[in-house]
Amino acid sequence: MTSTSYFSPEVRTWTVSEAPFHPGKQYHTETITTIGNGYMGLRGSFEEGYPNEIVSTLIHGVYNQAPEEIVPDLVNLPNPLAIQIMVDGEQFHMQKGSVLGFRRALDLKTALLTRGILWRNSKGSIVQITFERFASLEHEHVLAQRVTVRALWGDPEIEIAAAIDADRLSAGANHWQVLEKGHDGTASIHCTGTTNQSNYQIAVAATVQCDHGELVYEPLDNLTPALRAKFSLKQDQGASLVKLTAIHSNRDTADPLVAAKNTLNTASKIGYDELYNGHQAEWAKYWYDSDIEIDGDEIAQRALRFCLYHVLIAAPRHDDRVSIGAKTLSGPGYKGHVFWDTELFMLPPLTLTQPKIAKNLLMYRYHNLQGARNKAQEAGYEGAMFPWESTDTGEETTPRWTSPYPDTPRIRIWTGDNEQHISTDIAYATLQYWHWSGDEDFFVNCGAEIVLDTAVFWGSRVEYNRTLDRYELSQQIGPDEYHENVDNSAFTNSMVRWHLRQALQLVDWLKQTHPQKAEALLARLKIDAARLELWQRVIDKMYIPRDPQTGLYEQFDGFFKLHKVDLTHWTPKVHNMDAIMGHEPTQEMGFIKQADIVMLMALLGEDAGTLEQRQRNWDYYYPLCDHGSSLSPSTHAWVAARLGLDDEAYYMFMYAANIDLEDLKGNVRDGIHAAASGGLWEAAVWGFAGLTLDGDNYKFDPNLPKHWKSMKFRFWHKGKQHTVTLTAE
Ligand code: IFM
Repeated sequence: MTSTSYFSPEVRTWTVSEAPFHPGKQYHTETITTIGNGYMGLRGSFEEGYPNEIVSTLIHGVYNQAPEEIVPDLVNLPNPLAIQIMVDGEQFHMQKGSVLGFRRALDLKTALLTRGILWRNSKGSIVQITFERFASLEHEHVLAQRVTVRALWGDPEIEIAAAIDADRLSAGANHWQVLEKGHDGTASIHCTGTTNQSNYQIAVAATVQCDHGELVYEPLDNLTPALRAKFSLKQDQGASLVKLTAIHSNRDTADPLVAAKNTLNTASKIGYDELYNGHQAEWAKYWYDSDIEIDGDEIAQRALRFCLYHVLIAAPRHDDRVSIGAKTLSGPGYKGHVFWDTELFMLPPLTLTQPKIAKNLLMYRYHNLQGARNKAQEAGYEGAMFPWESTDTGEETTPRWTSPYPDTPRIRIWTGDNEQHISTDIAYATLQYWHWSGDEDFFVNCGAEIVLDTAVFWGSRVEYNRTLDRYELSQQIGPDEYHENVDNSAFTNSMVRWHLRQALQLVDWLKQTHPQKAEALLARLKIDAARLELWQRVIDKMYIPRDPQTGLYEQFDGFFKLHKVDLTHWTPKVHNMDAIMGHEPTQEMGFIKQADIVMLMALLGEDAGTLEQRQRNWDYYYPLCDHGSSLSPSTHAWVAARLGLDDEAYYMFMYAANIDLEDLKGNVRDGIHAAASGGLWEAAVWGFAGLTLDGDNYKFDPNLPKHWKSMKFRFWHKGKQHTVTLTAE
């Protein structure tokens, strides 16, 4: 790539780059330049290491609860990226010698991360070092790296050691019962390990080819096997080293080490260039389906691609027993746990553009129904109550306590007990997938069971208030997590009523279209006439806190009476309102963390009220929202676009767009805010394009930002792919 091409529109809208190096932004850049392929995710940390870096190599599904931990973590694997370079005996490092030039660039189109450096050592030799890496989309167990060293000044002695570093696992907790290094002469090096609680076995193995020098095996330390090449370069001469790594676990094969060696064998035969060509071709297919092209707004264009990239690199292609955690595979945040973020934010773009992947994610919930049933039973309910935070087992894994600030008492986390709306969110996503994909086989055999058994849970969970002759729900946490254990969350009550309506319709449909399956399923889930009558009664008598005249929802019982502050004056602020005011005082305050009633209006659209009523709710709730959660801005953008609030819609869209690119929440170090990423697609497609289902068909009601000349995208509807180009009026 020539330097002028850095500034072409093509590169600008497909590239995330950093030049020069910003040491203070290292954590941020590490996260946003994560590469992955739906099997593995690797942060953009440097090959040679950097102080306090967060190195993370994560694969889906390998969780472990370390002895000192209270909940399981997604386990950090040995670091396969490690490469050390010596120039005249001096170790290349970004903090040593002189960095004369630096550019790190992630090409979103091909998921290739490159870094170019001009470096001078203390003896005056100047070298150009170029690193490349990609996680093959075609061969999902393969990570490919190439490093090129060119002598620009002097005739330096070069030494390159390509290693697998199991010695500096940065995630803290001790997850390994066994962690061993090994090698096969100079053909390959490897690390193998077994987790100490969950008994997962993993193998990370690598081969190295260097076009200069002889390879020797020489470990860097106790746990870091390495293959090393030594050679000298004349001025203007260059040398390349290719390192191919294979990662397997006993989730995908009986013997991970044997599988890793076989994978390496195949990958070595293909070679770096062909691996890259195959990888690029595979990405071209995914972008064909998932890209959104914006004419007239390069900043929004790049942000959309960035966000879609992060959803796509985290989405499991070949495994239907794993899901995407709230921080994808890009960092340690939330310990890799899976939340409603997946179903309501990441699934929609996948359902419409990559339905096979969407199905995998829903199958993860289907396979984990037993965990949800256990949770319901333990709490004294029937049916399936999905965990708020989920891992490989499907059991509830939300921690019960947290100590967010030093010198303050620990705080009880109630979400695992009471943020129960997740069961309906999963049902919503299941029905959404069914209606858009028309995948009857999945729906009849798996999806219906998810929707119905969660409905069984709600039928047993609702509380009948005899005095007022209505059904209620106490002790809930709605999307606005600032207010815990509230009674009659308008969001939850409304969504439960919606859920039960869907369940009744589904039972009728199943009976008519698949009578035998219906009979067996209803018998297995103990859905009899009495239960169906109960669901109908709950639908008829569910209490929704809402003024019947104005349509204004009260977010939960007593919300209107809470003390309100004018958030417009609270700028610029860094911390969330609950951190500023304190956890307990926040319960008495009328500011909210994230779209709640606004989320309800997003999900239910016209079913949440007339245009005028929805506008009234927006006017009331928008000023109260602190956007303390990264899930909030995209939902606001979606709803604002539907209400014709153009300025608010674009402002919220760009807020969501920049959450990770600009580190607006100050915590990107922990990983990508995946819901904000998926949510950006929702803001664009549900919001600006106004795409909705219309009976058995679909329709558009575009309201593009005025400066967008056009917006083009593709989506699947009932097995057929459609391409649409919308233009601004
Ligand atoms: O699921 C979200 C929640 O809505 C807000 N807090 C963070 C969680 C994980 O992203």
